[in-house]
Amino acid sequence: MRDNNNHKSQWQPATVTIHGGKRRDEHGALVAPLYQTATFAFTSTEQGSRRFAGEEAGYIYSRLGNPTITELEQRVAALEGYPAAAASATGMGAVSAAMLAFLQQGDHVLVSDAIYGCSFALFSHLFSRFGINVDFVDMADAQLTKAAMRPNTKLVFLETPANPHLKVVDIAMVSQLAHKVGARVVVDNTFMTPLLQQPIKQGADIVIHSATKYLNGHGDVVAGIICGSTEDIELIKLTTLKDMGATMSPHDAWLILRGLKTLDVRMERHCKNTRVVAEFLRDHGLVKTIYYPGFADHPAQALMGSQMYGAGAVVAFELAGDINTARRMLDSLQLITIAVSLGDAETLIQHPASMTHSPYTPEARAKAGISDTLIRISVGLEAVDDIIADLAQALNQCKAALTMNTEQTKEPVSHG
Ligand code: 4LM
Repeated sequence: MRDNNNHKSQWQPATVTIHGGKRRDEHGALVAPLYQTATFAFTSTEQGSRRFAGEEAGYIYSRLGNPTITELEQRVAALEGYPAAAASATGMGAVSAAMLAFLQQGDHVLVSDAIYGCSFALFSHLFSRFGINVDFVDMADAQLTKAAMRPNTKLVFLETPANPHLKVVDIAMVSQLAHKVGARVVVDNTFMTPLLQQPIKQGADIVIHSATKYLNGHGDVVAGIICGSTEDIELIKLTTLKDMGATMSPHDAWLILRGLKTLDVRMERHCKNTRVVAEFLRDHGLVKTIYYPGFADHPAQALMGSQMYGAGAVVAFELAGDINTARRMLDSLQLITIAVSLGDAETLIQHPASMTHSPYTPEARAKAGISDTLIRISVGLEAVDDIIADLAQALNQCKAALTMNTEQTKEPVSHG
């Protein structure tokens, strides 16, 4: 079997998901062996010291590198179009390792106001304890973003489409503004995957993923990955990953390599199902607002075909009624699972204000446009008619309850 690293630039993404980074196996195994080992034996003290000194290539210890993890790193780097990648224990491990590698006390970081709740917690609560100044800004607004850049801005962090309500940010616009002040741009590409968006093309310096989601796709791994230039990835590996230690386990890398092989077909089905679900919700009388980048009136349309190649597989919506209506709807579902996370084969539904975005203060949530009645669905791979039937029966139960409440609170009809 050939080593496949030299071919990756000519392949279509669907081919890279299967063959990217594949290594020659001495026994000809088709599937990459799982190197489930903590450490690697040296043939002599001379070899051991040469490896530690960087004078000889080769593996030392799985926190520093492992052949199964290397294969995954090369495959995802090729998909994102970067020369290198570093795997991490979780998506949050990727966010923190990528950011902290470049920061020191007194630096300024500019962050999009709508991001995953734990990323918000990291930037707003933890960074300030170490003297790193963070500002959150609405990055859909170019003027606000420009005004928020400072001479000491070192990093700019954003998600697009954002968790949970799919606000889109023009990565090229932000990259231009950031590069003017010498800041690196870090994009969390979890919601899109490299098949629907490659932020490197819009000038992003670093891309991170929660590999827990679509890259693995089967809901059985928590993992992350960082893609970037050879120098940036080497710095991250040698500092925040090696010494803070949130590195990936070889077994998780092996599972993600397996999951990646079907990324292209999974995303096609995810996106197709999601459009049907979004159209159903939009047309339902109880749905007040819907957030789906695939609709003609969504701001994402301006970036479709240039930045984004698809609308993705997450829909968010608000129901008529109050928070109790939202809770009732979730509790009435029979097929769809109430759970955080996304990108699994199963359709998952959750309530961001009390779950994924509970680390936000109520004020920060309101500023970011994340209402208390917002519901988020990660549309899965089931037969879409079954997903719709479950949503329909749950919404009908809410409608019946709302009508009953209205009847009960009506003034008694006077017959006098
Ligand atoms: C969720 N999300 O939203 P790990 N970046 C993005 C994310 O959505 C997440 C992470 C990073 C959810 C988890 C419970 C855009 C996570 C963090 O969970 O550390 O792999 O990824 O439901």
